[in-house]
Amino acid sequence: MELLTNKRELTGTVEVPGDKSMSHRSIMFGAIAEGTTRIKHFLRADDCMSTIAAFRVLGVEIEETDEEIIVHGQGWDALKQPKDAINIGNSGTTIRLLMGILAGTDFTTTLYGDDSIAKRPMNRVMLPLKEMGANCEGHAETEFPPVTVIGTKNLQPITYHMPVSSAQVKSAILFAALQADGETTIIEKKKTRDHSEHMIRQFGGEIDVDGLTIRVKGKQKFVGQTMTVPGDISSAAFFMVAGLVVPNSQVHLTNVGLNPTRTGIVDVIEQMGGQVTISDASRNTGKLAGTITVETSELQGIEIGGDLIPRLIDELPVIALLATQANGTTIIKDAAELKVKETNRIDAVVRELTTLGANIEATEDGMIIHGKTKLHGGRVTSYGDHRIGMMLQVAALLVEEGAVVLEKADAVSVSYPDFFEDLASLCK
Ligand code: SPQ
Repeated sequence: MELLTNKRELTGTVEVPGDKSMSHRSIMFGAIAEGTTRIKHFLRADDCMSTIAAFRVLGVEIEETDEEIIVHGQGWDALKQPKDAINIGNSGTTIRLLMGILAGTDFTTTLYGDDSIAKRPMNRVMLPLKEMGANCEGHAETEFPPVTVIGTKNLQPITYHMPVSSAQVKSAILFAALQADGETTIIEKKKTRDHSEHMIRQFGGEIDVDGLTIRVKGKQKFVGQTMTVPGDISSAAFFMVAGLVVPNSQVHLTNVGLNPTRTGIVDVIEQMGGQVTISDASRNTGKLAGTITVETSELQGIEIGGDLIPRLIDELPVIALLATQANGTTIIKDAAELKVKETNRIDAVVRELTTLGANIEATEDGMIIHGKTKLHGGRVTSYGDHRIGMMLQVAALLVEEGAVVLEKADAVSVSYPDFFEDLASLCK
């Protein structure tokens, strides 16, 4: 696909689609709750549709109308053994969180996905679930999918010090813990996105969070809810960066979720000297959301690491692009987790931005980016990774001479099917 290039101005407003992490979890909690759950502004992108499809296979009735998704939950025990293995597509969140739910069933389920999922590590989830009494196995004695979960109605609580900072691992353990016989304690390494914790409370359950320590009792039941998912800040990030680096720009992003475990990119833009403001912040069914406005800015390189990393892990590819347009050096560190996403995002970012003329090098746990560099045309690939594809389209906007051709552009439908159209609507 030939990308949009050489833009001299971006102006206007975009309402990005619903938050991916929250959309997945809204289906999962709706499925295990008793009663009807109605979800507005649900993200109808490939990953979240994989979650819907998986729960339908597990016997949960889920309706789709133009306005909302309606989940007819009948409690934990209503989940039924599927006839065949479940295909979760490209979605790491679906496979990992589902393993936690399946750990407490009295049946065996096999989960598989695409070529990217077949390379994503699962021991991080399988080991704590095994400790709780469930039996999980990767394909051919490896930790990689397909994975088989042999559930048990006799899950035991654990105290678990997380070896990685991962909301998916934490959430999988939480789902198992909610079915266990007693209280589970999870100690996080660094604070990660806390949508599961919020939804436990929203659906009528109890959870105690004290800094990095989380305590949750087992045998909890949930009640169906009505909820509205705010816009995804990880999707808004592409427009934020575009508005900061394309000349003469002012871009407004409305109804963006502002959960503090997700707003690291706003902190980074401020530290780099970028013009970013938040307005109209309000709580919609308990969720903080607001309008983010960015304007073309002169930027300075900074160091990004430590506790900030889990608060912007999925934004790092597009932040690396932002750094190519900042004066001086930007160092991204403590981000080795990028290597085990939909693709190795350190290698992919470095290779593809270098193709377009950036001065960027890979390190063991991040990247070093020397700015400011002029980008030029070239042939690039998303590697089938939605966030790499969208980042490369934002990079292409800066290319004054030559075409930018993106291979595997259709990967954007994993989280943002209308991305190219929404970006085009801002171009003058
Ligand atoms: O679902 P998937 O494929 O893992 O999606 C990604 C993404 O870029 O959309 C990661 F590749 O987001 C993860 C995120 O990186 C979604 C997520 C969640 O909803 O809990 C948590 C993060 O992953 P992790 O491994 O740090 O827990």
